[in-house]
Amino acid sequence: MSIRTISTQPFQDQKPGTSGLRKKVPVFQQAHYLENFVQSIFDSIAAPKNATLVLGGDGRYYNREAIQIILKMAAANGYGKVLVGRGGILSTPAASCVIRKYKTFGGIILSASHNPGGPKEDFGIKYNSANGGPATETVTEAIFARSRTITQYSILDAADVALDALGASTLGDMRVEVIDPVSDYAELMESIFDFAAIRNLLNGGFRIRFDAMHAVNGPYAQEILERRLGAPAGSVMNAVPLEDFGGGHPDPNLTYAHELVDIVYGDHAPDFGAASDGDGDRNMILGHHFFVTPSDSLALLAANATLVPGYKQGLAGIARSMPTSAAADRVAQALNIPCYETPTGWKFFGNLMDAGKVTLCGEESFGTGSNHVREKDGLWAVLFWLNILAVRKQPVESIVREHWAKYGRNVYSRYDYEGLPTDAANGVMQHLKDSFATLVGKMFGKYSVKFCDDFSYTDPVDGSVSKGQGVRIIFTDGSRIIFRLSGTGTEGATLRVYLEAFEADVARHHLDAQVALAELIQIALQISELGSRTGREQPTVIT
Ligand code: VG1
Ligand code: CO
Repeated sequence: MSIRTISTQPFQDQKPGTSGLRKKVPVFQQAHYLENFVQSIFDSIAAPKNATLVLGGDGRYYNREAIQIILKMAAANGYGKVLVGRGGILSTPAASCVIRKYKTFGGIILSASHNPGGPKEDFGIKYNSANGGPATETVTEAIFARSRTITQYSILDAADVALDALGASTLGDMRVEVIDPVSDYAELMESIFDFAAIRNLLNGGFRIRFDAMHAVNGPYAQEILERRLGAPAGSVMNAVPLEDFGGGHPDPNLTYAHELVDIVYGDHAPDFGAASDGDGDRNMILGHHFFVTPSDSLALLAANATLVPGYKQGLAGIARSMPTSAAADRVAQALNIPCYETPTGWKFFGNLMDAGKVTLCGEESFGTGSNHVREKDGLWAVLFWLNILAVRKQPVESIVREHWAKYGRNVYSRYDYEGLPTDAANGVMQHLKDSFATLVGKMFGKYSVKFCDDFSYTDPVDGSVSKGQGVRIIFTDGSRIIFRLSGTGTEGATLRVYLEAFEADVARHHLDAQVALAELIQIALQISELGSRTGREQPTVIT
C-alpha cells in the first residue's frame, strides 16, 4: 500500500453554508471534488500525528463511496485511528456524542440533512471539532480559503475497508474501528431521561407514533423507543433507512411528514407523534390532533426542564437563533436566567455551551438540543417530551395551552420561497436594506415599525463577529418580520420570511396561526416587493 499525492486544481464553489458543504451528488462525484474538500479540511485543522477522527453519515446515496475515500485520505494524512459507524452510519447527534465520549480530535459527518437523497439529489459534508460541534465560522472560513488554493491531495492506494461488521482493521498505519452507531447514543439518553417513568407511561396504554422517514434515526428509534422503552412494535414507522429516503423529503414538518400528520389528525390518532429528519438532528412534536411549533417546544422544554433527571438542577441559560420566536425568552426571564440570540445554525451555540453559559438551545427550524452533545438532537427532544408527559400525565395540547396562558403565546410561522433566481432573491434583500430609513416609524394598520437592521452577532466568548445574518423588522408591540436567505439549499436561492406576533389574550389563543398572522404576512409582502421582484405569489412551504 502506498500513499499517492495527486495534483489537483481548486473548485471555486466549496464554500460551506449554514451546515457544511452541500451540493448535488453529481457535483460531489466529479474527479477530485470530494478529495479537494477533505484535504482542505485536513490542511486547515492541522491535527497532530496519530490523531483520532470520527466518521459517519446519514446513509444517503454516495455515503459509502465517500466514507471509503475519506478513510483512505485520513490514512495518507497521518491519522492514527478512525471510529466509523457500522455501514458508514452515524446520526448527526450520535456522531457528536461519539466525538465527545472518546475525546477524539474531531469528526467528519456526511449529510445533507433534510434535503432529498439519491443519484441526482443532495449530498453534504461537514467537519465537527473536538467539542462535538460544527466547526466555528473561523474554521469553516479557513477550510474555504484552503479549498481555493489547493494544488494536491494525498490518498492511500488500498482496497476498500469492510464496514458492515463491528471490529478493528488497519489501513496502512491507521486503525479503523467499526463501531455500533446506536449504543453510545442510547446509553447517553438513558443517563439523561427517566426511562422507568417513560416505560410506565407506554405500558399504561399511552400510544406513540414516531416517523423515521426512512432516514438515519430508524435504528436509533427502534432500539430506544421499542426495545428499551417497550413501545409496541410498529410504533416506529418508516424505520428502514434508504439511500433515497424512499423518494421522500426527510424533513419533519407539516408538509413533508404528511403521512404521520394524517395519522395524528385522523381517527384512532395516537396520544403523541414525532418525526426526525435525514440525519436525525431535527424533530417535530405532535399531540392528539395538535401540532407544537418548534419555538414553543423550546420554551416548554425549558419551563419543564427540572422534571427531567438530567436537568433537575436547573438551566444555566437558553440560546435561540435570531429568527426563532421569543417564547423561550419569556421562560428565561421567569427563571431569571440569560437568553442568548445567535445567528441561524448550530455552530453558534457551541461556544456558549462550552463556556457553561447555556444548557438548552433551539431553532424555529425544528431543531432543539442541549449541552449533552453539540448538535441539535431529534430523538433527545422526543424523549424530553415523553419524560415530561410521563411526569405531568396530561395531554400534549393541555400542556401547551397552560404554557400559553401563563406566558402568553408567540404566534409564529415561516414562509419559504424555494428555488428563486438568485438575483431576484438578492434584490429583495437589498431593497429591504435600502428601505430601513423610510420604514422606521411607519404605521401599517395597528403595527408601527420600531426598528430595522441586518442582524449582526458578536460571540460573547471569542469576540468574533458575524454580519449579514438576516433583515429584522421589529414593531413596537414586539411583533417581528424577518427575511433571510437560506445557506443550505443547492438550487437557486431560498428566501425565508419569518413572522411572529405576541398574543397575551387567552381568548385569542385558539386562533389558527395563519389567521392571527394574516396582517403581518401582507405587510411582509408589501415592504419586500417579493411578488413583483421574484414573480412568486405563493410560498413553497409554510411551517
Ligand atoms: C436551515 C435552518 C437552520 C438550520 C440549518 C441546518 O438553514 O433554517 O435553522 O440550522 O438548516 O439544519 P438555512 O440556512 O437553510 O435556513 V440541518 O437539520 O441541516 O443540520
Ligand atoms: Co438535519
